[in-house]
This record gives sequence, structure tokens and C-alpha cells, in this order.
Amino acid sequence: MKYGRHFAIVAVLIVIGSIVAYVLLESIYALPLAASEEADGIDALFRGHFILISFLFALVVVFLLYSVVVFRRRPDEPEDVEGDHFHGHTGLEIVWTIIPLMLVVVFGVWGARLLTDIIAPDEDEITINVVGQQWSWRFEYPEHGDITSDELVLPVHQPVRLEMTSIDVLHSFWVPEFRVKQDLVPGQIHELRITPTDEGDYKTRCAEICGTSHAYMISDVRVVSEDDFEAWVEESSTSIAELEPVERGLTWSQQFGCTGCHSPDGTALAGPTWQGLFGSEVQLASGETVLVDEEYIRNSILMPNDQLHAGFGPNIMPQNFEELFAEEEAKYDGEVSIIDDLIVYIQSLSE
Ligand code: HEC
Ligand SMILES: [Cu+2]
Repeated sequence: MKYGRHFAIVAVLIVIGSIVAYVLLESIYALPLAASEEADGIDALFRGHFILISFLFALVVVFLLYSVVVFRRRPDEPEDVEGDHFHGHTGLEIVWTIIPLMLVVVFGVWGARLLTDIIAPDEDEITINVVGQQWSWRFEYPEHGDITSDELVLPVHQPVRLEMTSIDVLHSFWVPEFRVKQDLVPGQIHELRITPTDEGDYKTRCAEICGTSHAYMISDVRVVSEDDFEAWVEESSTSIAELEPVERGLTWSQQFGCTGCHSPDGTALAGPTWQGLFGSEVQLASGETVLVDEEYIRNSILMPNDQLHAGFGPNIMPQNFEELFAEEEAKYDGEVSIIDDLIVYIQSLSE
């Protein structure tokens, strides 16, 4: 075979090129810690793609560069000599159709089986509700005394089923270390299953651009031992009614996502800061100036579009807090008034 030596060299170069490309890809796109049972299979699939991509890249680039360098025209060769012309090569065409087809099928089956595995229910899974809103997360534990939390606390090695929805626009739940990701859609419920394998602190960040403060839609995710989880449940279940109103106000402001838009310390977010708000004079969009008292705050929370703070648009603040508060208050047999607690808390930020 006339070109046998060339093919042998090219084959060796392709192997070397594939390895170099793979090592580069793996270091540039290094994956974060894998902290869930779902992660292993996903990472393997990911690596499978990287290996294939590296090989294809080397295959094309090595043939190309080798031909350009080795078969270039030498100074002593005439300029008008052309190479042989080929038209079609049935054997080659069959090969380059069948092999990619098989690869696509293999990856398709691999991916489908992995997905089936990841979404399969587990007998002893626990359910946690996840609610996304502009621009915060809320986690509810219906199987653990109805705790509501602004951080997601998970017992290690415990399969969990997240039941997720959004109260406004599309959001997406994503903890990179768990690898899996799921959109939250208003009016629909979607599930995501995770079994965390490593204790530690993570973050969930919204992975679906959802408005002004999308980039700040981040919550803590803590994976803890079973004992620590029990302790957390115990501690979180102590009736919120026993706290001081001002502490309750702080808790509600996190639970209902107010802190996604209002800062207690002057930081500018999508809504006016609460620092120094109470007792100040606010310029309204209508041109009027009003003194911020209890009544103004109550009205601003229950009917946000009624007295618009100048410089802020309408319909940014959720319009349904009255209902949401009533639902939550029902859990405490009317022992607490969320709106009163919030007012006391906002007032405390002006002292
Ligand atoms: C999605 C963002 C968003 C969320 C969540 C949100 N707000 Fe607002 N809020 C705004 C914006 C924007 C304004 C200014 C426009 C207006 O007056 O409605 C505002 C205005 C206010 C005002 C009047 C402040 C002023 O300077 O006039 C109060 C009080 C208030 N919000 C309380 C709350 C409370 C309490 C919660 C949670 C229960 C909450 N907000 C949740 C965006 C938000
Ligand atoms: Cu979001």
C-alpha cells in the first residue's frame, strides 16, 4: 500500500491528538464536586461526550494539518500539476454513515436510560416543596411539621423529591454539585429527585433569567447528617408564635421573599430599601409626598400599586400577599398577624 506509512503516522498522531484534546477539555471544563447519587451517571455521560468530541476533533485536524504540511508543493515541483480526482467512494460513505449513526444511537440510549434512572421514584423518599418567586426561594417541609424555610436543608443519603412551582414567572432550580436542574413553571408542578451524598454547604441559583434581580436569586443549601437534620427540624418547629414580633417580622420577610427586593441596609435592589423608611417622607409617582407610617406600610404591602414610590414601576411587587398571609396565619390559629409583625420589623430598621 502506497500510503501505508502515512496512514500509520496519522493514526498515531490522532491518538496523541485525542488525548491532548481530552486533557485540555477536562481541565478547562472541570466539573465541580459531585455531591449527589445522580451526579456519577451524568458525569460519566459527560466524559463519554468529551472523549468522542476529542477524537473527532483530532481526526479532522490531524488529517487536515498532515496533508497541508506533508503534501504541500515543493519549490522544485511544477505549479500546474493537480492531484487525482475522486468522485464518490461507496465503502467510505457507508462507513461514515453507519459509525456516526451507531454512536448517536448509543448516546441516545445511554442518555434515556440515565434519565429514567434519575427520575425514578424511591420508596423512602421525602417530599419538600420548592416555591420560586422574583427573586427568592422558599422551601416547605409538609412531612416535617410544615416548616417553611428560606434555606434548603437536606439529610445526607436521604432520597428527596422536590415538588416545585413558581408564583410568578419561569425560574430554574440548579445546584451545580447535584448536577440535575429543573424549571419551575407558574401554574404547574414539576418534580426533581436528588439524593445528596456529601455533607456541606452549597447554593441553589436560579438558572432561568427572570428579571432585574435574577442574578441575586440564590439560596443556601445545606446537606447535613441525619441527627443534625432532626435537630434542625426540632428547632425550626418551635412555634414562630413564641418569638418577639420584630424577630417574626424578619422571619416573614425572608419567608415571603421580601428580602429579594428590599434590603434592610440601604443596598439598592428592585424595591426601595427598608433602612430608614419608617418615619421618612416618600415621593410618590403621582407627585404627592407622604409620611411613612403604619398605614402607608400596610397599604403598600396589601395594595402595592395603590401608592407607587416614585422611580419604581407598578406590578413588580407581588399583588397577592393578603391571601398568602391568611394561608400562613391559619397555621397559627390567629395567634400572629404577619402584616403587623412586618410593620414592627420595618419600623425597627429606622431606629
Ligand atoms: C419582586 C419584588 C418585590 C417583592 C418580592 C416585594 N416587594 Fe415590596 N416593593 C417592590 C417595589 C418595586 C416597590 C416600589 C413600588 C411600589 O410602591 O409598589 C415596593 C414597595 C414596597 C413598600 C413601600 C416602600 C416605599 O418606599 O414606598 C413596602 C412597605 C413594601 N414594598 C413591603 C414589602 C413586603 C413586606 C414584602 C414581602 C411580604 C415585599 N414588599 C415584597 C418590590 C417588591
Ligand atoms: Cu428566577
